[in-house]
Amino acid sequence: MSNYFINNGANKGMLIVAAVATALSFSQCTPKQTATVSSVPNTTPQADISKGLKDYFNDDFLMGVAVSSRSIRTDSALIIKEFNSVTAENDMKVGIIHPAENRYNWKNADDIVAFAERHHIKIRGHNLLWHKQGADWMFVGPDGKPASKELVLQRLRDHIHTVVGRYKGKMYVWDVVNEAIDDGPDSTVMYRESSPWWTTFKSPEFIEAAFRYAHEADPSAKLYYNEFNSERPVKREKIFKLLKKLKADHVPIDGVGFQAHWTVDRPNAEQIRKALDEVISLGLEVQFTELDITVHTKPAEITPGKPLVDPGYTPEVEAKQIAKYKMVFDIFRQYRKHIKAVTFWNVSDRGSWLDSRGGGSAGDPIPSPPVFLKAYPLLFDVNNQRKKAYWAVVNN
Ligand code: 9MR
Repeated sequence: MSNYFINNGANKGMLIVAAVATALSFSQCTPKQTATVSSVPNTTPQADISKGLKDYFNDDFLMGVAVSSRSIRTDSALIIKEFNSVTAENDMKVGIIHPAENRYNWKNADDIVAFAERHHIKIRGHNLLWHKQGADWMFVGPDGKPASKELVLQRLRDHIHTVVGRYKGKMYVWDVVNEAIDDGPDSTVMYRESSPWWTTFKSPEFIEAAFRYAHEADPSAKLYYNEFNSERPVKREKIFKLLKKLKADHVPIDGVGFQAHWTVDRPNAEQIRKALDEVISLGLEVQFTELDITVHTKPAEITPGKPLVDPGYTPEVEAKQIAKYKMVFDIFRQYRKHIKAVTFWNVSDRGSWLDSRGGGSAGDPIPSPPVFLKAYPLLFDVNNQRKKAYWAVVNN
């Protein structure tokens, strides 16, 4: 898999993009060369290029980015200049940091923590309980049969105490529970029932337990529930119900993470506001934890025998994306009292997790066979340079 980029003229000239498919879809995706002629240079005259995103939003909220043990080396200059909060994209997830009962992989997580501390960047812990990238061993009993609730709870407690304990005082936030609410349209199905957590407990007991263990392990860290598609009305109400229950049960929850994997078409301003208002009404703080705005409204599909043409980052999608970023940051600024941080999911358009999902967003079906289509969802382009969307956001 490879991408070829030819940039003619420091960030303002012609960008010729050739998107190339994964091994599987290689023959199906024919790159189309697209000339994107910028009418506005990336650095506008009023822009102060000595500042980074974190400086522009100094009085509002922290500006964060998801990093890996690789990107803190390859993109360190950009990260240090622009951001004052980082999240490990994968390296602290249960299955990765704790792959077997008596084995922990600390190296990558430790490297990220050391990097952040060296540069006075705050760190969000991500995450302590999820149905994906989990540790399968947690759910298997000594006899090879499904583990009992008691055993799973004990393992969860050990895991949380060990990981949160190791980084005690170093994380300002932990995403304690990730995506436990059902994503479907049926309002009567509240929890994600396909999750091994649900299969084991058949009740939200594990959610409450995870928050209590995390609070025991580091009472000073803020504890968050993190979710995607939180602005969609049916899911929004399910999340609201869960949050009300957690508050009523005196569970130590401080905030809600809106992942914000969005597209140029959705959600709309009213949906974002409504979701924010509900969370705030419960006295909870907010972070936008995984922001990206793909230029595609749905994942690419492969029609047999028809090559997939990638139109690239055209002036049309660029304009739509700028308008969307402007709209969402207008809202973020209005709610600045409640929003503690806005974190982008990946550093630049050079590589986004969405590219290998046909450019679609979270919750969209993942194309099978896999389709590679660039999503161009971030504020930095394929050369790590600031996009016009960046200036639209900071020059508000
Ligand atoms: O960006 C992450 C990607 O590298 C992983 O392959 C993927 C596994 O599902 O998880 C991605 O991060 C997810 C985050 O941890 C939770 N919210 C959804 C994100 C995108 O799936």
